[in-house]
Amino acid sequence: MKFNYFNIYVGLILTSACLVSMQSCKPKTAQAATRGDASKSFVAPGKYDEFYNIVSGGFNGQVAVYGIPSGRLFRIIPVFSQSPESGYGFSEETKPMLNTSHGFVPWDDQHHIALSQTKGEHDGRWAFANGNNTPRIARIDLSTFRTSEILEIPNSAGNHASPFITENSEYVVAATRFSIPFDDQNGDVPINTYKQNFKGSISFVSVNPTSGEMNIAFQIRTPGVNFDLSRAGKGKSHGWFFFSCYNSEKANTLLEVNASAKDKDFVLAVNWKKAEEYVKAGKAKKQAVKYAHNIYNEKTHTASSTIQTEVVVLDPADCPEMMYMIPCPKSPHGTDVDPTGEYIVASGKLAASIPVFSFTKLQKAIADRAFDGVYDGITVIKYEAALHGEVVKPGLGPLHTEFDGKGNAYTSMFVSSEIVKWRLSDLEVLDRVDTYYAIGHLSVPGGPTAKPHGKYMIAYNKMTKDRYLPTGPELTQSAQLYDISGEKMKLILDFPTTGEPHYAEALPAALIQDKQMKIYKIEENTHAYVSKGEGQAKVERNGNQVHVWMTAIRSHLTPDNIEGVKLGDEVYFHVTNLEQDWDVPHGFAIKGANNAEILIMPGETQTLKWVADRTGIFPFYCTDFCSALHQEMSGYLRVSPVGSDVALHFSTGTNKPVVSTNSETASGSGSKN
Ligand code: K7E
Ligand code: CUA
Repeated sequence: MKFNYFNIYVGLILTSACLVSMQSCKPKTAQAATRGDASKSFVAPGKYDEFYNIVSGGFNGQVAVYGIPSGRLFRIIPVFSQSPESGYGFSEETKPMLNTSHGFVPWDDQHHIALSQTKGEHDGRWAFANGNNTPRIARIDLSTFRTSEILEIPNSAGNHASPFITENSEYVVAATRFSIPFDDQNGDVPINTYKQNFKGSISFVSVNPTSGEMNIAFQIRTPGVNFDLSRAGKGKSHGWFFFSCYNSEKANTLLEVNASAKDKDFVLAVNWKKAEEYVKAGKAKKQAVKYAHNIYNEKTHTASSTIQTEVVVLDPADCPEMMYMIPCPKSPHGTDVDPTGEYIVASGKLAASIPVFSFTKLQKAIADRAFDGVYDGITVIKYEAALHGEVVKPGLGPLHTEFDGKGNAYTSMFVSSEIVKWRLSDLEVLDRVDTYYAIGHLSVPGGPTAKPHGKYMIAYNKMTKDRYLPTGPELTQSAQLYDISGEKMKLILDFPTTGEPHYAEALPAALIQDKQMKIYKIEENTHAYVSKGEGQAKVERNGNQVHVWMTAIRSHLTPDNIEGVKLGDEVYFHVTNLEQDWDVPHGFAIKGANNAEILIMPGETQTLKWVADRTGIFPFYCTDFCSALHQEMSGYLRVSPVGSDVALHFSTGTNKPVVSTNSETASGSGSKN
């Protein structure tokens, strides 16, 4: 290797400045970063990508789907946030998905993705996503790319160490970032009683192997630390879970300083098989809580939200040998388990080295009782007893580690803006490559599984100053694609991302591309307000509610003339898309609606609520350019004053004068005349 001493010198000055501020530094070789073999990322028009990349959206509350290696954006899946594009969270059917014990919460902060696994490998069934702010886990169906389920997590306040998954999708976990008084305690306590009153929790959420449905199997009450990240054991360490935590100081103010006081924090190792035994043996105590469980039904095209009222909680004091603390320098962020399950890599943000723990040594340390005291009732393992070794001087600000399945690890360095490749066996640093800039997570397709596809690596960067055309005060975040098939990592592509991605997982396209849902069969539609043909279109009044059974097919809406709606009426447009062809959605929007459009897939029914706030004529129309006559796909609704004698009436394709009648239900003239 050839050294550029000047760069190293400049680098040292830069990096020590960075270290002091803990801000990320722009790499010194920024200009050289433009090199890279972009042809390796080229996917010709009409050709498919090799991998689907499922990427967290951060503060947009959504999940994005990109192709790898092209970096092309295919879809943004609304998960925790309302989406005006699809009507998710705006339509009557999808609003319950965003229900919580706090009521309707149409946003969250989405950080981590976990793809379902069977025998340690991706099985292409579901993607799980965490909501960080109002603690929730969502399940996305990878045959529809839609959110199927959202489960709220009680006794939690910041669902950050989530939703990491076990090797057969037995559980996804949820450990709280913020410790708090538990939900059944009086939380109205002075904040500076943190040490007495604040507790952490870890939730084990079971995943039904057939339906994917999630349920909180049990929770563990933990010391009042901040949990950050997690990984399940695999292979030989299957049955264990590892959680990084910081703030072992239990500070409640100025954490920047006070949670960094100690030299070491911890990785918490939880033997969840043992926890299961304790639950079976009746050690878990029932606790009254409140949390929402929301499920979307693909046949009724309607979500339901149920408030659950109980969890069972294990207290470590009742459960000897269920968990251990492993000391870990210093404010660890990621804790990542290698493909064999032997090595647990903890990235201390403020540490000068990366400790790598050995599962075999951990087991031996437990057997030999190589302990180093007790932290808040939890046995602490001797650091050296569990340690495989330390990666020395890897870089500054290590955050996350992924693996290539060839015995190598790749760690992101936030402060020094680089990725460092090192060998698991002897902890030798093998290569380093710059990122632009301030890398957070990184992702190797299959990286967290037992069989990574060690061909590409994607970096998720927080800053892009001078990397793209500027866009005002806010610049895009970006991903960078590296070729890791050889000894040296090679940058091959930059692409902007949406939201602020944290973690992402990629899986081979072949696992899911042929099992995509193309249409919803109209004969299987059991929506309460479906119209399975234009003949079933109608309008009915029920008090001040007017229900419109509407159909959409290229290129008209039925009915398209509606009269007899009165000022103040709540009008529900239940629109069924009668198409049975792939990729022919119709949209529906009406002037003055206080929500968004709805976008209805073939065979699906969705409902837009609209309130008549003034008299007059209101056009409505299809919002998706569905045919050459899409602009003609429209209609009118007339609103009359309260007490007017305009009868409820609907029609399509007729222009008969309105028949004045006092009947509350319109005798529609139908669409076939
Ligand atoms: Cu961004 Cu995984 Cu929330 Cu690290 S976390 S970057
Ligand atoms: Cu239907 Cu445009």
